[in-house]
Amino acid sequence: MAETLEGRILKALSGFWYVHTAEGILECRARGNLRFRGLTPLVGDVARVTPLGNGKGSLVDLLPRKNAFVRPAVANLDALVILASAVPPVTDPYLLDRMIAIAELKGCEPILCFHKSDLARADELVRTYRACGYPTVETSAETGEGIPELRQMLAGKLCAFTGNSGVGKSSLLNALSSGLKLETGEISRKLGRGRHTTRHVELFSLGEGTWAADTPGFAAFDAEDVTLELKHRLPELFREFRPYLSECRFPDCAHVRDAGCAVTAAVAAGRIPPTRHNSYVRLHEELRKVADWSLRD
Ligand SMILES: Nc1nc2c(ncn2[C@@H]2O[C@H](COP(=O)(O)OP(=O)(O)O)[C@@H](O)[C@H]2O)c(=O)[nH]1
Ligand SMILES: [Mg+2]
Ligand SMILES: [Zn+2]
Repeated sequence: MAETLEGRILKALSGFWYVHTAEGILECRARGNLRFRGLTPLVGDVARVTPLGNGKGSLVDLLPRKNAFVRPAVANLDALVILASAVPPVTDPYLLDRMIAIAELKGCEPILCFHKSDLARADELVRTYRACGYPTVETSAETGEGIPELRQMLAGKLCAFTGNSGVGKSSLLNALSSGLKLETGEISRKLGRGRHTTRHVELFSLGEGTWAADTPGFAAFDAEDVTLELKHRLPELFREFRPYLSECRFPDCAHVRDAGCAVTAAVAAGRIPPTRHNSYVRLHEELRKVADWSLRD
């Protein structure tokens, strides 16, 4: 039997998976037994492939995943780069906080990136999120501010870039890797690739062992991620709440405006940003309306 190779799945297209192996990128079909075992390969998966020669291979197995996202369909994300900007239309902090909570839930490091710093500073937001314990950086594709810092934060990781259309994801990826030429701005929108059709996910190399996916936007991580686990673990998904969670008077404290709540006391004392607590309350209310029986385990 031919020897198998291990490699990362970089993209999926028309029934083929493209796997990055020591022998180059192999165009693979999935062996039928994968389907019998209910496994669908995802971009980001580490696969075992049998080389068939001529740059082709057969995908025979998948290694266990660290996490998986539904939309975009990608596995094994180490970091989620969440782009926002202080340039109008200013990103709603609630959307950021929701994305951060979902990244935390999936064991994926959220990295906050306030982009277009050449047009508007976001120093206040940077201070807020750093104080909460999140890696945060201000970047500009125009001046190059923050690019080396962000490159360092991402080194050796598999990451996805998310944020509203037009926030600058593709421009930032191009700035991070001189080899990349992703379409940006008007051109990308005219071709219909900016707004709607960034459906197919593809990993781009940002240097040895570092991979990045460009994703369509905030809606991308929506419905499927609202699970029972998110509902029940919500307070600890706000990193800066953690030191206070065992200090509340009642063990079933919802940390909204309950008596003896150490979290709301920390907000009042200026130790938790009010905007973060507001986002928590909004998410808590949203999830409270969803009955447990309608959520996935
Ligand atoms: N001034 C400025 N404009 C930027 C910056 N990054 C991107 N842009 C512009 O913002 C628009 C949208 O960028 P794009 O990368 O296509 O955003 P995407 O939809 O998130 O991929 C384009 O016109 C870019 O030239 C930046 O750092 N500073
Ligand atoms: Mg883009
Ligand atoms: Zn509490």
